Amino acid sequence: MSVDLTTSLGSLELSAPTATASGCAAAGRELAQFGDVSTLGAVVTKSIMLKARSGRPTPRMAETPRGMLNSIGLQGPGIESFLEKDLSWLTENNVTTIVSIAGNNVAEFGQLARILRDVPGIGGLEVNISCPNVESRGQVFACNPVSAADVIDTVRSEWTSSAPILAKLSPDVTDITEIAGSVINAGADGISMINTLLGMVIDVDKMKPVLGGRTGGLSGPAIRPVAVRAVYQVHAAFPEVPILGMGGIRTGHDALQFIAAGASAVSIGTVVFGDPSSPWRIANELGQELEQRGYSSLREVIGLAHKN
Ligand code: RRO
Repeated sequence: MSVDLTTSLGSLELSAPTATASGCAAAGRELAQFGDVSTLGAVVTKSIMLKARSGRPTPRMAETPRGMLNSIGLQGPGIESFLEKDLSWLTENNVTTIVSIAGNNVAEFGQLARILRDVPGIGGLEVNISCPNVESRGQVFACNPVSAADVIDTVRSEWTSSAPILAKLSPDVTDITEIAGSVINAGADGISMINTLLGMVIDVDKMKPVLGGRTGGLSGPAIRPVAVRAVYQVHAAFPEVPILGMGGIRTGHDALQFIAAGASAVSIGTVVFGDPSSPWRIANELGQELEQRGYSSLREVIGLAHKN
């Protein structure tokens, strides 16, 4: 293929435009049976916390029209096990790795950044300030410009590495450009968007919510137009700030919408559960979509929908 698909997120150069979306491919290793993980743009790992966590009560998933709800609740092994078992595998296999971190409070985000800053092999940090599956909405830092900035400011002050800090934003806000501006001012190098939307499904025979955690995060094609809109708005407001775009991407055609809206690269999430080789397939399809339209590089198309 003649189209140049290389791209970048700030100082992080990507050899391909598709990354895994946090939470949808664990720490990348389980995809190795479907393709060479080192040829992906990046693996974005499941958000890791300081301590091991068992997550929310079951059921944790519910089907929805053109999407799904998850209520995992930040299940994970904790940072020590992650470094020993997961990051080591990614580094040994030359995988471009963006580590997603999550904390119960601002100080925990800072502690995670301090632990990770000297660890070799980290291409970027995705700061997950937008998990919807927490006990209180007050813990969704990305729903408030001051709380969002507090987290990023603290991470920035601890992060001595040159790898970019990406702030992961929620679409469940009135004006996403306000939150984006706030985290950029606090030191974010780029934006990841969007996290899932808060939703609920009710079982009308049992007359109670289906999910054990009652509410969950909505993902899949149903949210794609919301995600494209959010990327478009943030790119319009901050054209110099790189965006990792995600939300319901299933094909190269879908991915091209995000690039045209202003994303420099995309993350592939929910589709991976049914089609584990989709991050590679979508990169190939994106190349074909660009070629068919006469473009010779992905970079020339970033934000192009703003010019017409
Ligand atoms: O673990 C989860 O329940 C979860 C997280 Br951390 C997130 O950021 N987004 C989501 O939909 N689920």
